[in-house]
Amino acid sequence: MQLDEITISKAITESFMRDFLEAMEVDVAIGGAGPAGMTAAYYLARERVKTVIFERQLRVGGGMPGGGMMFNRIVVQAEGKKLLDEFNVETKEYRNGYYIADSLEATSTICSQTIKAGAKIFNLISVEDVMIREGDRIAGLVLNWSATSLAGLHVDPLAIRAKMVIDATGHASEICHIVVNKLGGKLRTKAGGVSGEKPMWADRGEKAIIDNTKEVYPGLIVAGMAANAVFGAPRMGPIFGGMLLSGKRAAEIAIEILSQMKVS
Ligand code: 48F
Repeated sequence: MQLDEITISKAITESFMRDFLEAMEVDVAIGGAGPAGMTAAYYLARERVKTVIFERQLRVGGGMPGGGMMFNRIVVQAEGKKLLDEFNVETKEYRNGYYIADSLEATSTICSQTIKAGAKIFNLISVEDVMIREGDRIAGLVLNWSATSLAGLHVDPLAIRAKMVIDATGHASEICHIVVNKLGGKLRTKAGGVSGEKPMWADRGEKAIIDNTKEVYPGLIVAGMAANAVFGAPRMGPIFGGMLLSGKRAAEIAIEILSQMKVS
C-alpha cells in the first residue's frame, strides 16, 4: 500500500468533525479532564449518558501526573483504592490504610477507561463562558481553542448545548467564577460566591469534598478540587481518593437530575 498524506489528513479531519458535531448536543458537558472530571465522565458514560469533556491543556490528568512535588506517585485511602481497583490501576499498601499508585498509570488508565466507556474527551479546548436560558439555567458551554487565548487572538467562540454541566476545573473553579461574575453571585454557597479554598488539611479536605460535590447553580454541578474551592474547604495535596469519589458522586447527582428532567 502506498501512503497518501491527503487520505491521512481527511481521515483525521472527518473523524474529528463527526465527533465534534456529536458533542454539540449532549446530556452532560464537563470542563476539565483532571481526575474528578474523568471519573465523573466514566461513571456517566457507563450509564449510557452522553458525556463530553473539554480540556484546556494538551494532556489530560490535571494535577495527577505530577504526583506530589513532581514525585510521580499518588496516595489514596481505602475508599479511593476501591475506585482505582475498578479502573484496574495497581496500588500497593504503604502503611495501614495508605495506598500508593503510579500517577502516570493512574492518569493514563482512568483516561483510557473513560474513553472506552463512551465519553468523548477534547483536549486543547477551553471553556470560556456558559450559555444560559430561562431562569438563568446553565444550558451549555462556550468554547474556544486554547491556542487563541494563548496567542491573544480575537476570535469568537462556538457553543455546545448540555442538559447539565460539571465544573471540574480544579483549584481555579473557572466555570463557577464565570457564573458568579456574569450572573451576579448566586451560587448555593453561604455568600453566593466562590468562597475560596483553605490551606492544606488532608483529612478535613478529603472528608468535606463529597458533601461539597453538588448542584451549585441550576444546571451546574461542581466536582473535585473546584468543589472545595467553591465551598471554602481545605486543599489536600497529593491524596487523590477524594477527587475520584467526588467525580463518582457528581455523576450520580447528574443522573438523578437528568431523570427528574425526563419526568417533568
Ligand atoms: O486540577 P485538576 O487535576 O482538578 P481535579 O480533578 O483534581 C485536583 C487534583 O489534581 C489536585 C488536588 C489533589 O488533592 O488537589 O490539584 O479537581 O484538573 C482540572 C483540569 O481542568 C482544566 C485544567 O487544565 C486541568 O486539566 N481546566 C481548567 N480550566 C479550564 C480547564 C477551562 N476553562 N476549560 C477547560 N479546561
